[in-house]
Amino acid sequence: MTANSQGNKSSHSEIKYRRDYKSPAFFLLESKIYLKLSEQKTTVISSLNFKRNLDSEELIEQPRQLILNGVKLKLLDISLDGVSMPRSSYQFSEEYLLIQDLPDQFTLEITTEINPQANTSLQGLYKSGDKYCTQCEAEGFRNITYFPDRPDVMTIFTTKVEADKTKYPFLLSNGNLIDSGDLENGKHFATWHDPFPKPSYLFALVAGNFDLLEDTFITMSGREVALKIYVDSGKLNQCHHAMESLKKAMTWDEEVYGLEYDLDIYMIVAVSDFNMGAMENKGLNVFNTCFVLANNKTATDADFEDVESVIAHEYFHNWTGNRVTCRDWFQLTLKEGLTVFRDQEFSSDMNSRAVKRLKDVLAIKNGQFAEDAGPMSHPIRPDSYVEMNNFYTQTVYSKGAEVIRMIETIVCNSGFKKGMKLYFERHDGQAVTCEDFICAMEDANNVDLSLFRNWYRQAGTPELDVNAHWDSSKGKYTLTITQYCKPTPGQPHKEPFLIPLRLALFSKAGEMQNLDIANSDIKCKIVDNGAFSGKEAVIEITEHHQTIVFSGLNEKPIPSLLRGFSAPIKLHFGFSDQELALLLAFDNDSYSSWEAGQMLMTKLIVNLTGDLLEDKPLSFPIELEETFNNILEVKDADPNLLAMNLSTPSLDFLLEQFQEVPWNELVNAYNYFNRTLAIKCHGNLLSTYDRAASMADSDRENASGWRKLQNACLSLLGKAEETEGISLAIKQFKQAKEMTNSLASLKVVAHSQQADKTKWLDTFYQRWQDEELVLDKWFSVQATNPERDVINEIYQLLEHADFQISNPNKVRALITAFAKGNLENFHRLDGVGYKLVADVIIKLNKINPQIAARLTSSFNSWRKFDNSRKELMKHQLKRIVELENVSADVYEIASKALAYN
Ligand code: B3K
Ligand code: ZN
Repeated sequence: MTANSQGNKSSHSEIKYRRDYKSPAFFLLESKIYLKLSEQKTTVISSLNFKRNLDSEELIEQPRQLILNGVKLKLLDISLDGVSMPRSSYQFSEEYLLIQDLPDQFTLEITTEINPQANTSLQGLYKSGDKYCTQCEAEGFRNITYFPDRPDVMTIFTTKVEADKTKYPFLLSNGNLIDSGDLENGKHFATWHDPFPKPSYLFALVAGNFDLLEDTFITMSGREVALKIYVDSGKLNQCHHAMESLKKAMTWDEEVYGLEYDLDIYMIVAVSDFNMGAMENKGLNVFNTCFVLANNKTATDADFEDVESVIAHEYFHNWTGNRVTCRDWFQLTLKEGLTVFRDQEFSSDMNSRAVKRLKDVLAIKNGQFAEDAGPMSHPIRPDSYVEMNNFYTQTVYSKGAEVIRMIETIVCNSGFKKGMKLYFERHDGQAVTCEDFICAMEDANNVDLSLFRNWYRQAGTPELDVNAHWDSSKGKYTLTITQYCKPTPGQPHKEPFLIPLRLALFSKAGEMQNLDIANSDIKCKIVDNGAFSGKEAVIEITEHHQTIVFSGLNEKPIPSLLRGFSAPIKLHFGFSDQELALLLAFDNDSYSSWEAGQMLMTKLIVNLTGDLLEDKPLSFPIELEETFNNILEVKDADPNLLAMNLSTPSLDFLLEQFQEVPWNELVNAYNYFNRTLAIKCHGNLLSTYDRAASMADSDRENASGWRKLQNACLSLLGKAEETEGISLAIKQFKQAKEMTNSLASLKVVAHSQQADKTKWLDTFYQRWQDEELVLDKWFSVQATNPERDVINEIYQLLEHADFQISNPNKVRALITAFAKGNLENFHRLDGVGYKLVADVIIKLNKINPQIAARLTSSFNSWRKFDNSRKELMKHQLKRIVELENVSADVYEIASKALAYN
């Protein structure tokens, strides 16, 4: 079956290519949109003032034809410069409206009708509960009215909203409120004008009844900005953290980049039904409630951090995304990679930089690397797509941010700021490309980033094989580096990447060595100030093979490589266990030290897997036991970092270490490892638990770090029923005063073999049944239960009164949590895990194709498994692609997965 063999998929499963970009034939000077809201029959009257694009010869020769996008619209009327157009003068299909022979400048007035109530896809205009809201990125505006729905058409919007006054007292849109008033029949209206030209994807409209938290912010030039957060009634006591985060973000962007907010009002609306985290619509952000609402009764410490970072991310888009936007969707990383980089830096400045770095590295290693190695592998700037929404990926976002970080490493922080300044000077108010960004960085710093551009062109994770040679007679240490990148779909051969490799050398006693680099053929910057002056370097790897020679050394050093995770690559070096233990203990780069611990654990789990394959008895090396007991005994360790060092590699990371994964053995080795580690360290884990719990009470400033350590110990203890882990968890659950401790302990109990564990789940449910977001946690705890009867439980939970399949948060809490966080059961050999997920995808395909497509990616790793599991997964993927009404979103993911070799 091909994508085109079924009517519904025909044209929207067409592939779009980056190379086909053409400038728009018409610019849009002004757009007036008038929406008369009604649940099933909303009328949209758009008055669009077009002007022909005469900027290029090529366009001048083209016929004067205007193509507007429009999907699922009922066209009622079109008039050209005030004169109604006869039906014969335009053509329209399911997706386009085409008008020929137009003058150079004209106004089109188009009247359409839409049904927001029936819109369960949550793009375009839809209802979330009793509120109207919109989601237009990437191509949702075309579900509202006929429009040039592409990011390089920027226009000034004036939006008039009309609705019932009692049901919808607040009528919001982008920009400033310029008019409002009452109308007949209990209706009222509001008119908003946004003075900043913007593409349609940044349009927003909200109507409903809310509780409102208000504040103000005085910008660096002394302007007062009204800050408003709109939430469901009764939730005001959960939005103060969001407001504080917004003010911090506004201050940070002024201080760090000199960027000031531009409108007089900044609004955030929280809605329950939302496909992703949040949306940066100009002046009117729409947020998923889970990234706004937080107080310590209902939200964990991690939730607090997420709210702060997502609020900041959307705010930062005002400059990187809105003022300077993308020319076309292939350039998405231009705004997303850059804005993720900016929010990472903000969070690092607000909290612990080291911990934030590790969290971001984990996202790359546990998720993005797998994406790079699977059927959806694409460069951060993709070359083609079928459904753009499928390309809001970890590659575009997180790897995109790593690419920006590497530019910062190459041109230094001050050079990066200069580049940003030039970028805004050149492109404010424009829709531009990744190339424009790189050029601004080059021109501001007088550097040549030609080779660096391969990060934008090539998919896949580059790998470095590093070998060392020690010449004791000359005191010379030589590193030989080989660079390669495995083939990815459509890219069998890769050019070398420019890889900034940060490194240092340690003596066995843990002393950093002075770096004397003897060869002159490599580009190398030795750090020349601060604590690491002369002892840390950034080497630019630019070729397939390179050698670095260090001289003047007294002993064979231990290299600390890829410090700070200076590039999103895999680095292979034959460290001995002893060297890794030393690095874990004394490396002053928290990434390299953490990575040493992760490598130690990964090596052992992989070896144990091999032992199981060969029927050998399992044993836990005494050295490793000592290593982990030693790190637990360091009394002045940062609790956050210690907690990170105690977290064992995840199964999804481990499975990527195998070409073909021996799944049963890996899972058994993994469980044996966790359980044995807990038993071997149980004395120190218990005392660290106690110390951390009491510090969380006394050291309020670092309370969240202490809780993290406390719960890392508890989680590990919970893996071994022989320890006191479970009783400790029950005690903690009963005493918990806030959500972090309550949830962490509930997880331990609910995932244990305790006979009465449902009692604790019920207690939690009773306490929180009226808090939607807390119920999501309750669903997730059950979905991730490693016990075998979880599948039946999930089928039952799908019928639970508090579960709605139309609500993406619920689907993520129950089904995504299962498919991505309960791998033991997802990959059950009887195939019921796969069937469960496919059953839900099939239901969701009709309701919400975007969420269905995300879930479909759970099958992306099928090729790594044994034949039985391969067949079972392929069977489900086939069930999905062969669906009568398969959406383009789902089809793209499932068909690529099936075709992947
Ligand atoms: N720009 C939005 C994401 C839109 C996703 C569309 N499928 C949120 C963000 O990244 O800030
Ligand atoms: Zn973003």
